[in-house]
Amino acid sequence: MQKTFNTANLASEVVARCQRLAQFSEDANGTRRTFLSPPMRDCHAEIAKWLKAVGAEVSVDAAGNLRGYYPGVRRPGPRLLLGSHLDTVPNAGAYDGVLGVVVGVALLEALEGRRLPFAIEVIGFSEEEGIRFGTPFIGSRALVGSLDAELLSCRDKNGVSVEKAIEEFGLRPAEIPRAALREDCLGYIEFHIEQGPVLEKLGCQLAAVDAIVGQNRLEFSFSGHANHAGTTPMHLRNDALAGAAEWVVGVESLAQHSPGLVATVGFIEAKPGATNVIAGEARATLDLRHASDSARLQAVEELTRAAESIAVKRGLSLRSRTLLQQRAVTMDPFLVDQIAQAIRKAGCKPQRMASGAGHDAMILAEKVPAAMIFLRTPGGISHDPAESVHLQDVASAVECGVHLLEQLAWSQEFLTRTQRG
Ligand code: HGY
Ligand code: MN
Ligand code: MN
Repeated sequence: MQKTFNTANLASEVVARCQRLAQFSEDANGTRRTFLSPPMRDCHAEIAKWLKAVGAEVSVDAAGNLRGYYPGVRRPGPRLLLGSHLDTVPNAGAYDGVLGVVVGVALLEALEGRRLPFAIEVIGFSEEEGIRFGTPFIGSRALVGSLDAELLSCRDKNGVSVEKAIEEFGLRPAEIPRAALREDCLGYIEFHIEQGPVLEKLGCQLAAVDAIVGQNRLEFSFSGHANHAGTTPMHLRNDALAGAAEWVVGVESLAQHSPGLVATVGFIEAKPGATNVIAGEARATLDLRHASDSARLQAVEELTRAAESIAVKRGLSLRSRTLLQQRAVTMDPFLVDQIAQAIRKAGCKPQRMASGAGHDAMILAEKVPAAMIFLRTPGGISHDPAESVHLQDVASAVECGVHLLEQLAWSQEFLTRTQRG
């Protein structure tokens, strides 16, 4: 690719754009942008400007995904998908998800009007984190045809369903099937921050992600008897929060003693939630991840049994429900190799690693060959305003992306692939 663009300038623009998009938030202080909230519209409008400026056709599908289609030399023709998610966790950083969309735009800019043997579709997924409805991947599930009635009926804390949220955003749920991928997709590539300490410890800028660990997300509700904190003797209590707390310590202990397992209780709510009232209800979430599906499912089983025995011992009742069960996913070996080559051409060591975080790539992988490129995360900090990137790493990622597009444009193996059934 005869390049006249300046990678360093593109990288600076990528960082500036990520920081600009971080301002589109539901909160006055900090970044929070959940599924089809009003700031998501501002985010779409800003990215649409950048996409249109490079000649991409922009639309928003019925699941709220922003879609920027940059035609190839022939039309209709095959397409390569580049993207990531535009939603965030509460009090988020500026790069988780958004970076992958903005780097996709930068790679279109780096083409400088050139057309490749495949079209490029840059996608900003509407929801990956699972914050508003407790279940993630709403946007990417629409592309693989699994945004089903059950998911559409999930409700947020105000009782608004996914379906209603789509309508309130001005979209038509009946058109969700039109968001699905067609047979013309050659693959999906996602640039994303690592969100952990591994690359920094190894002194590596980039990595080719070869697998994404599986995860379960569940909710456990302990029910006991609310009562007076001052008059109820300790041996006559059915304290739901104390039961949940005992269980939480067990969750941490199991993960500390199980190699490769991470387990997190990120949310706990006690009711009625008053200082002088013994909690009658305690609701807690569980996030469990492991590269091995059998090890992960065994941990789910073990922690469910632990909750049950604590409940029996303390005279509590227990309900649990699964919010997400996502198997571990292997990335497409051909694309991983191509990425490793492109990382090397960008002058970086082609580190390979598994992702402990979930990503839209694991959903897309159900339908198309998918792979990811990780950028080093300074301090390993993510899901926090201190989340950052090194400008040089962004420049190397853009450089890697340019080489990758060039490699794929000349690869008969890639150009003759057909979509998985
Ligand atoms: O939680 C995760 O794995 C990612 O940040 N969505
Ligand atoms: Mn995230
Ligand atoms: Mn992410």
